[in-house]
Amino acid sequence: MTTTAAVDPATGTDFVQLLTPEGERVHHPVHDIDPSPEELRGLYRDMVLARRVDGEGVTLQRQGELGLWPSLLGQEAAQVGAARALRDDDHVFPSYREHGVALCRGVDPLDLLALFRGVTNGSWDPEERRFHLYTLVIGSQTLHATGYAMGLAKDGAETAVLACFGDGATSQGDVSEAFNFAAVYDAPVVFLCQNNQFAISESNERQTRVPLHQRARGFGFPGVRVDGNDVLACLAVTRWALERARRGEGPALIEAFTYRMGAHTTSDDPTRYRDAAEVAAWEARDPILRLRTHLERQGLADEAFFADVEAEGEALARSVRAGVRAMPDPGFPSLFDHVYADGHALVDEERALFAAYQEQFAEEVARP
Ligand SMILES: Cc1ncc(C[n+]2csc(CCOP(=O)(O)OP(=O)(O)O)c2C)c(N)n1
Repeated sequence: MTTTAAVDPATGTDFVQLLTPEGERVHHPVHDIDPSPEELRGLYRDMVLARRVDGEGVTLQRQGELGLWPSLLGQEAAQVGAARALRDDDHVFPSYREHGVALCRGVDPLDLLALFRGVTNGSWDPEERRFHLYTLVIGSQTLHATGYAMGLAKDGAETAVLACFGDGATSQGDVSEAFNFAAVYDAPVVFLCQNNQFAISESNERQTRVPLHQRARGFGFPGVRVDGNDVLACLAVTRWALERARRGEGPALIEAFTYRMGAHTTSDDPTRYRDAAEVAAWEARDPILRLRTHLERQGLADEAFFADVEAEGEALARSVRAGVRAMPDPGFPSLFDHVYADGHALVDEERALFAAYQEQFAEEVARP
């Protein structure tokens, strides 16, 4: 094992790395951990299962079973590493791509898929899972997370909040507002920016003049860039950030530098804005493969273990497929019922318009 000051090949800046793309374990002077073989195998399993459920999401959308699916492919280490740093009583405010975090928090994968099948507006209990509902309004969850964290601090709770967002979200005013409030109030919130290098087709270079983690300094809290394809580094740095937040030392920003290996969503065609060589270079930095290589080289897992995890993933995928297909169609949407507590004339009008719209399809089906 060696100690290296890892340099991010994309920008030439330092980042925290504990496991190289070749699966070699390296050490960091500040952010280091020593997970047991069992923990390492657990992290591997989490990442494989997250990738398997995610792949099923893409396939089911292609088969017309889901309206849309935002794939996490390539971001498994950032998500699993961060999620496994959480304590049960911590809270997460996700965007819409946090399937790996969701699974680690015990959210049923079918609940995630139900959302993208359009049969529910939010199928899990955020309080029970300490994992709040997915947010499609870019960056808005950072404000919710900060407000929630401020509330927790006022209650005297020694819990922390993790706010997940993408690089593109940092171009939203909401994120800057959240950073400032969190800093000024020492809110126990950890900002996890998964820099997957694209906001749909807009590359990161077109969105910022400085590496994103450096923004934290201007707001008055630490920012750390971590190899987002290294599950150990993501775990170590998130654990450090959560611990200091729980101790009342305020927020931190983690920039997990990674790569979105798939499309933005199933509606996107990434070949229009990035070339195959770039994707191939990042495939060589695959987060799952590097941990597998490490486990194999160190003799920490045998073939039977890998086969078991594979089989578990297949079984999960099968049950997810069957579960999605068996989901009952929703009735008339309750969406309109939850806008105002006491109703509103405009909402009543929209409800009636939607009912008339749906009626047309009932007639079409009835027609011979
Ligand atoms: C407030 C707002 N503006 C624009 C959009 C449209 N939009 C959807 S995803 C996206 C890109 C987000 O990129 P990033 O924050 O990097 O997250 P990623 O999807 O890469 O995980 C945009 C602009 C939106 N959903 N909400």
